[in-house]
Amino acid sequence: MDTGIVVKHTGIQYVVRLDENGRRINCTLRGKLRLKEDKTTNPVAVGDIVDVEVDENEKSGIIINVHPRKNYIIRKPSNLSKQAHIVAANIDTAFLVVTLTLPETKLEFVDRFLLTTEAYHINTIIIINKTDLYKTENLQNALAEFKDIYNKAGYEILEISAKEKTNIDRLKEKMKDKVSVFLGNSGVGKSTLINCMNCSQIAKTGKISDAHKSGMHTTTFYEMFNLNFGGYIVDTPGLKGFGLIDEFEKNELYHFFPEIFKFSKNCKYNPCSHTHEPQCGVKFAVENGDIAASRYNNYLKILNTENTKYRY
Ligand SMILES: Nc1nc2c(ncn2[C@@H]2O[C@H](COP(=O)(O)OP(=O)(O)OP(=O)(O)O)[C@@H](O)[C@H]2O)c(=O)[nH]1
Ligand SMILES: [Mg+2]
Ligand SMILES: [Zn+2]
Repeated sequence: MDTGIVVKHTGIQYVVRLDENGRRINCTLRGKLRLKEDKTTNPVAVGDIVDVEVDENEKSGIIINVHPRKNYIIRKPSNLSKQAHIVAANIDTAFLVVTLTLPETKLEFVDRFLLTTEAYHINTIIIINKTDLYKTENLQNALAEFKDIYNKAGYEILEISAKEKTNIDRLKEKMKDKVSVFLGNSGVGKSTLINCMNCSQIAKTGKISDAHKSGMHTTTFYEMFNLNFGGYIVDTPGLKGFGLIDEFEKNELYHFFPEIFKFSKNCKYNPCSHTHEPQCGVKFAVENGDIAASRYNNYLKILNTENTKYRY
């Protein structure tokens, strides 16, 4: 039996890089492993450490066991989906790649994403890509506003242009000797950024549709690339939405909005849902501008509409 890391996932096929000799072999899952998990569409994800039974021809194998994960990112394809999808496992840093135009990343998507990485304790950095395009006054204002919202929330933000190679060195510093993943909507430039990293492999990149001003879902599988300066980066298919999974209690929701959690210490009542209670430190901070209105509104929206376990 051999051990390795899952470096590529395409529907039913997995590619595993064996620890012993660095060889990449195609693998399928042992039947038992497929049946064991019905809560997720994929019991094995890129980044998983797995035990493999290599065939006699040494070209293919069967994944027979998944080692316990340090962490993972999970989402539902939509809120109505029954099964969740494990996006990547054993991640040091998740980079949420956003763009303010072509395509425009919606703040609600950002907040749903960040809620999930907070809940799963995954260090997250926001990349604002395509800064070469933000020339108009409107886009300059949108950039300033975006930065203000997420600086207040406590997130680190990197402003990058993959096209003009702006701040690529700062990004590389953050990725050195770590396992990182790029996530975001289709067309924000995840694969283009990977190609700025001088990996030995090249990621396929697409165009922005003229009609919809959105990406064309060019990347269709999950793949881990070796960084020649040390570390690994996972390229992922563009996310359409970010369905939340309901593993946390509703009265805990505010724990995963770091700035809301911080100001909740000033609430008079405990527990406080930060909706109707008097002398609420969170509502006070929203009125003062210490918490962005968009973040608070998305908190309320998730609190009121998601089918999570607990309702106030
Ligand atoms: N102007 C500009 N265009 C960029 C930049 N980065 C990427 N693009 C363009 O955006 C388009 C989409 O890039 P991709 O790298 O394929 O986007 P992706 O996020 O991998 O998209 P999916 O694989 O569909 O999820 C391509 O036409 C890129 O050339 C940038 O910094 N500035
Ligand atoms: Mg791509
Ligand atoms: Zn409160």
